[in-house]
Amino acid sequence: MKFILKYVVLGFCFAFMDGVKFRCDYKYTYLGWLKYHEIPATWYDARLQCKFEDALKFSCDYRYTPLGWFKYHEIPATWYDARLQCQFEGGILASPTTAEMKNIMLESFCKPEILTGIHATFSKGNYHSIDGIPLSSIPHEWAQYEPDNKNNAEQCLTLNSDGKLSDVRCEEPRPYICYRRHSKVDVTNCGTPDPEYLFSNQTKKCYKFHTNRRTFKRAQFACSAEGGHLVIINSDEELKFINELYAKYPLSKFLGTFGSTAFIGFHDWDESADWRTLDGHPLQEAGFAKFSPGQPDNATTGEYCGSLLRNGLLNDMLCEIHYPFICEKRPDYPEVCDIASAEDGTKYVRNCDTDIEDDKQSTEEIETETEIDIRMGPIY
Ligand SMILES: *[C@@H]1O[C@H](CO)[C@@H](O)[C@H](O)[C@H]1NC(C)=O
Ligand SMILES: *[C@@H]1O[C@H](CO)[C@@H](O)[C@H](O)[C@H]1NC(C)=O
Ligand SMILES: [Ca+2]
Ligand SMILES: [Ca+2]
Ligand SMILES: [Ca+2]
Repeated sequence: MKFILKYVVLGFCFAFMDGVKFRCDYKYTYLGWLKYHEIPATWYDARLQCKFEDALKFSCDYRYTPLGWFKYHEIPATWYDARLQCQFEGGILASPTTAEMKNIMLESFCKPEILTGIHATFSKGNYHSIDGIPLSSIPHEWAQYEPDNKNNAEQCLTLNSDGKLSDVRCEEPRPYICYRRHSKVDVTNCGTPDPEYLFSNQTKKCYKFHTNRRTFKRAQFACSAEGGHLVIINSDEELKFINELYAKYPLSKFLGTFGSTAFIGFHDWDESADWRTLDGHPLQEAGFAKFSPGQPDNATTGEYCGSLLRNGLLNDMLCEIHYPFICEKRPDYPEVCDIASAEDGTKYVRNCDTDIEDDKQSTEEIETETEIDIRMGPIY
């Protein structure tokens, strides 16, 4: 299916927390958030690319409060993906378990409703927050005609902008908030409390070998929630570091042959043997393009995702198979926001104005109009 989607992309900046400004050149459309890219991409790739950029750019959107950190996720996700995203971020899907939690959550979103962590996915009708608090112990008020458990298929709860709750289908994507308690853990020179991220003197980046097996998409999801992306090999030094990291996890540590290859950050854009890194560069241009002899062989039902073999060479792999993977992150990401000003009691202000043209406060405004040919693909 092909269609032409015409849209206007505007760049604008706004103050998110006092003293913190970041660029937000996405526009909300009926398809989701779109950002203008010059490299033509399938919708699937465009989404992956946007996710990738999220990880690099939206570095300071945690809100610091006396209760802990709150991160509003504007891009809607199913309840299951929202729960996973928050877990990967080292937090939980937020629930209005107390009046204070509820107030902070209500201040943090502009949409009519968000998903909460309160669910009954284990046992119908038996609602608990992610951290196990039963609904009976949570002060709450239902929206009109709720809960109705429509079609006997509603096992997740939303928090509506008026502070009331509704039961909804868990599979229906909505925005959500991740919550992280304050903790005293120290961060390493990789900017994370995770000791498995190792710093390379030469590339000035950090790398982690994940032995937990995941599909390519889930692997990228996990790296992204940790503040990075599936590793992109840009130099011989980087390859050497990755190979040494690989060697720390010998084959004997894995079931069967699962340790023989690991997903890394390249794939076949458009499934036409156009091998590119996650950020859109052809492999050669990115800095490393050596496939193992006989690869890519597009075996089985088609192999469109990239992996690195133990011999230090590239391979094409089935995207849906579960394999180990390697993440790369900048040591300075996620940036620590200006906690001091937040502690000063600086008023938190979310910009709820999605109609960017009305935003007279924009200081830098660039307007570009373009036509992009977007092919529908699987939803990421
Ligand atoms: C890494 O950098 C540090 C500080 O610049 C230096 O002391 C150390 O010798 C370097 N190590 C390697 C292996 O280059
Ligand atoms: C890969 O294999 C699949 C399934 O056999 C086939 O449909 C597809 O055209 C192949 N793709 C390429 C790029 O060779
Ligand atoms: Ca309902
Ligand atoms: Ca790299
Ligand atoms: Ca292969």
